[in-house]
Amino acid sequence: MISRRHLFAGMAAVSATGVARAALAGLPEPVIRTTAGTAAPLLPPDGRPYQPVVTLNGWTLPWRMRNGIKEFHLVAEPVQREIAPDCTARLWGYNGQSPGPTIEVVEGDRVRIYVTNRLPEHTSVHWHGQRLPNGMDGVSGLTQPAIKPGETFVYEFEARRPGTFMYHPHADEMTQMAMGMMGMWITHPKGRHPHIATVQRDFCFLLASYDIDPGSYTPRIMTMTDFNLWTWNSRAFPGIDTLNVRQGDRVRIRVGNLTMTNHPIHLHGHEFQVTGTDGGPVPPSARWPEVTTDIAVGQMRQIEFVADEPGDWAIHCHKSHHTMNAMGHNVDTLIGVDHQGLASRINRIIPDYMVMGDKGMADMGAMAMPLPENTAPMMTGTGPHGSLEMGGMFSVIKVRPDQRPGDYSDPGWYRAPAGTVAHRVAAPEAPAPAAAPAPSAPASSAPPLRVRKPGMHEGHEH
Ligand SMILES: [Cu+2]
Repeated sequence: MISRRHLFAGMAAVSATGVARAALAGLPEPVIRTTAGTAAPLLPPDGRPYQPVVTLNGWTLPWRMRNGIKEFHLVAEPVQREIAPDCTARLWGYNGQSPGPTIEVVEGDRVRIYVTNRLPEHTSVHWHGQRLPNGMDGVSGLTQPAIKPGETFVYEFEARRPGTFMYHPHADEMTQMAMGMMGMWITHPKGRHPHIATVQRDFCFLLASYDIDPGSYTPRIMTMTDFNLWTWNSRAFPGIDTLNVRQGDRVRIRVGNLTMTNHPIHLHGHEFQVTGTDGGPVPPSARWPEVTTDIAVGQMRQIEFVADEPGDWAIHCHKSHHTMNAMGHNVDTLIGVDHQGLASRINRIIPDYMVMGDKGMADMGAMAMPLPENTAPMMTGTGPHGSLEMGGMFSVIKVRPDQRPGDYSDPGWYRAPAGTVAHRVAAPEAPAPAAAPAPSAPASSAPPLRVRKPGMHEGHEH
């Protein structure tokens, strides 16, 4: 009799010849997706019923049911991801995109995941947060040999507890996560769970950061903290889709953090509760109201609220540098500096030098300065009232009384009732502030004059 153990060993050996023999080896055909739009929720065609999630600018991986086991096929491979309009990255991901597709199963499901490696180096998949046999934990070298290029491995375990989890490599992890290899895993509860509410909308996304020099396409993998693209599901505003809900819906948003720093996620217009972590559902007695929740590295936070206020409500990371796109940080503050006559003198040496920043950085949002190829503007996006001056980890929750149940399409901008929008009033015009007088300082301590073009990555000074 062939034991399951023998079966696994046999499959790994057969599949070492590559995914082209998938049919021969009995593997499910890998499903590939190459667009960055938000896919409609995948209604489960078989197995236990559940309310599916919507992966922001992503999708759920279809499975094959075989002898009562849900079989998935992940393909680790180089991908192209449009991070924002005008900015496409060469990343590594799964099944055509970064992040990889969301895997959705139900508590108690037996799950088998084939992983084919089409990367130029070995990899593995760690199922972050899952209870599983040690040998299925995906730590290369520790619990399994690494999956070499061209090989297919199989993982199999029972989804033992409901919650929001993640998957990512545990082999050359620093490189592979900096290149975009990650995905979400949702285990829905079977039946009613005392700590899990029924919701009408259920969204999920992963926080990821990239350092892509203006004019280039591949992330700098050695960057530790000074990233220039802060993304949700490898998209940056204005590339992140809006979260469109019906007024009165109970809304759940699941956020996982696989960046190198924490992100305080802030919601406008509503209070929410953290109803779950990667440790599972939070008992109701242990919850408290918040409008911002900090998500540390390697954590997941699941927030819930009733969307009872109609409007276009911002949701964003509260670190203001994380709602910017490509920018240099080593730029002097010029607020209050009197530039009068300076630009024309500098222009004799540098013809395209522009005076910027003397009144703040809002000019950056309005300016149409030519940018290097493949560069998302630092501050961008236009709303019904003008420039948003945002980038990075920013989107909008659109709450509408007439959004149909199950309809996730964008209803357009909110039309506020007359008399409910902040507006200019007739008042004596305030005088413009004069430039601050320069403090007297010894001539020897005067700072050297350095000229930079705004928006350039540091290290590209001229
Ligand atoms: Cu942040």
